[in-house]
Amino acid sequence: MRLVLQFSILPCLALMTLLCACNSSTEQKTKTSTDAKTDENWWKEAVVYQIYPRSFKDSDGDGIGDLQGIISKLDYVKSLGIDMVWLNPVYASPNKDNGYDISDYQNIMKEFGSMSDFDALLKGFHQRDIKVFMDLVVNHCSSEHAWFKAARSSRNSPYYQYFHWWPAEKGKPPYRWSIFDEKGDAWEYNKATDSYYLHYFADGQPDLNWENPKLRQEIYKMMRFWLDKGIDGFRLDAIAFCSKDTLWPPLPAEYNGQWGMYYASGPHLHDYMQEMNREVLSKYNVATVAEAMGDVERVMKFVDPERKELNMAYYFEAIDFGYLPNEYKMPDPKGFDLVAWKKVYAKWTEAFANKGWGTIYLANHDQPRMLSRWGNDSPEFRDVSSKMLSTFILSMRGTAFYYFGDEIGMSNIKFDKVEEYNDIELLTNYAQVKAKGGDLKRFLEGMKISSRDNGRTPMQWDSSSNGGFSVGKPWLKVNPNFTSVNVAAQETDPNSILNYFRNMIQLRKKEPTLIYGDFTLVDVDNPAIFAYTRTLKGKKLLVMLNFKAVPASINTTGLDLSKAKVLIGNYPTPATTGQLKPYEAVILEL
Ligand code: TEU
Repeated sequence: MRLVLQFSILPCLALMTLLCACNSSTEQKTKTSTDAKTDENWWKEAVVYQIYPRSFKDSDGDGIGDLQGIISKLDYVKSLGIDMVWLNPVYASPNKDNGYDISDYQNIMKEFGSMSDFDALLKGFHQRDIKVFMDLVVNHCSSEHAWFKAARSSRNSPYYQYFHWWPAEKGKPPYRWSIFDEKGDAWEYNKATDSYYLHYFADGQPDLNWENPKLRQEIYKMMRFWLDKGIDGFRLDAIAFCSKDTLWPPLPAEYNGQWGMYYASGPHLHDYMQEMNREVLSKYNVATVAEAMGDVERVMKFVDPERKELNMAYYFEAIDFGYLPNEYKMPDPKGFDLVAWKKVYAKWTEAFANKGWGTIYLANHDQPRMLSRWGNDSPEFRDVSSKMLSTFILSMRGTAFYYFGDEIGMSNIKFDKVEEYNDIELLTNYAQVKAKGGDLKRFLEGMKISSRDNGRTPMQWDSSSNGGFSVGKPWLKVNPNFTSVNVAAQETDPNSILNYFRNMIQLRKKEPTLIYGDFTLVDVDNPAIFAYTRTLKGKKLLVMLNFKAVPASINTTGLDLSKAKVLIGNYPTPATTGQLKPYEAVILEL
């Protein structure tokens, strides 16, 4: 029964939502320059490039990407035309979950370098007018953090109250589901205190006790440390889980197994968001991206500007499409339902039409490569389908979040053996399937499509050994296709995926309609083509994207294409009618 409940959480994780917070006092009140229904703001216009430091560029030959490696690629990042970088965690960590288990919030992970490297990196980005978002993981820390080491030694330690405990004299704790625990149990027994500590993720990631005001002040102090260095914001990891009902009632039946949703419904969640805004964020000219969970109504609570919590929602509802229900991200052989997917985007875009703000992404470090998942990574379609997906991300209404490597069409590595994987999520799920006597071969086949390590293989810079990522043995295998799929090969080709991405960014920058314009789906029930108009101040753009490997046509009744002007397209002769070639993308000005 317990396992059934654990599995049924997956659709709920599909609703994981990343939110962006911004100090409302930093909003530029320049609404008059457009007729958009929302105020203009730098973070609405930004294109965000996500860098997974472990996999970007290794400077010292240990096979692990590092800060000096990123510094050596600053000009490349600038050349993309992006405005902001989101760095995955770079803090000291034993790396049970690749930096999402922090042992010291004010130090840099040894493999990544030192604080002076960080300062140089920040300076280098700022000199190039690129803003920097740090990842802030404060729902939990590492079991190696000094706070937890003290807490686990004695119930009398002042740090004991920094965590959640269930005293063993009260018997077994009430069941709590854990995301990265082989037994699926979020309570771990600790002998020295004769009590159980809570960990929603792995046992090496104890949850911090946000109900303790002292803990919250420690977090705010630490945030100020980074903000005083001049960083431009935070992405707050799993922040919706931070408040807990410390009476620990049995998991409420009305959540019907959706325990992630229950975790995201803590009694003081919004009090803490408002407190954080009041005490920290409102004092700086920054934006904050936070990961949370919820349906539109729930998320709107975070992003309603009146509430002074968070501003921008990065929602997850579309990202788990095409998986079989109640299984570990096992791909549905039928693929994903494009019509249903379009409706999800339309729903969220509509929700943010008048207040709040969304974001658009197709990949990140928790996802496989966008090309393999949403496009087509066969040699025939790699090029066009990569360009089509970039067109999607950069023409939707919402801030664009783009994952490193997608700009050259990197694809899933598709490991055959479990030994090749590193990710705690994959290894935990594998162990669970094994313990149940499940079909491990089938599981591994499915993971070739969906596992997180597919998106974490090293950046492919050139055709030299290890794709130019490292002269040492890379921590995770480089995709063997680096010999042809790499930055160097695409730099000089004006028609490369890389240069298309750059052109598409320039188009978005030139065209406020792509940022602030209204969004309307066209031919909603078309099973092959995702098409929409963006309109602003009387200007109308039509975006047409064929998501299939065969030609398709779209019903454009009601739209006048007779004078259509092509703004961008991924084929030499872009469509100016509703007849699209395989994976064709075109933006027309009507
Ligand atoms: O992810 C939040 C989370 O809930 C994950 O379980 C997510 O749903 C999963 O990765 C999907 O496969 C954040 C980070 O993005 C992730 O990398 C961390 O592992 C996790 O928090 C714990 O810190």
